[in-house]
Amino acid sequence: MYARINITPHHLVVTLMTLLVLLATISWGATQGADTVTVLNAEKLSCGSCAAKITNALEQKEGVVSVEVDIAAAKVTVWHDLKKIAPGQLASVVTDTGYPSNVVRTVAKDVFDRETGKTPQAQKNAGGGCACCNKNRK
Ligand SMILES: [Cu+2]
Repeated sequence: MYARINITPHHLVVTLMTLLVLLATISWGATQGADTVTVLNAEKLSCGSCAAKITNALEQKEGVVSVEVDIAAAKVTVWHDLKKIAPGQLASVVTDTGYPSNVVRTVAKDVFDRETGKTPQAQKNAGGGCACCNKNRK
């Protein structure tokens, strides 16, 4: 006689699949919750440490999903939820951090992503610092 044990393996597979789908959803969802992309300029932004300060300040705000800083261009790109935080508020956060900032443009996230092929990456702190951010450092 064979004992039919088809419940446990089946359930194991289903559980594993569910976990995999969940994990995929979480990683794919890095910019989920953002419906808008706002590009800001930031005066005096000149090194990775400046970039880290700006990123940290923005990411503390509700509605900010992801931040990318282009040091060479002195531009800050913010993926955010427009219902929770407006472009002007983002510029104020950057200005208050010590880098006078204005909104360059605001577009829907899918438009921006299609246009640029960009996906946000975590800003890495390059370490060190320039005269500007060392002076501003508290
Ligand atoms: Cu700096």
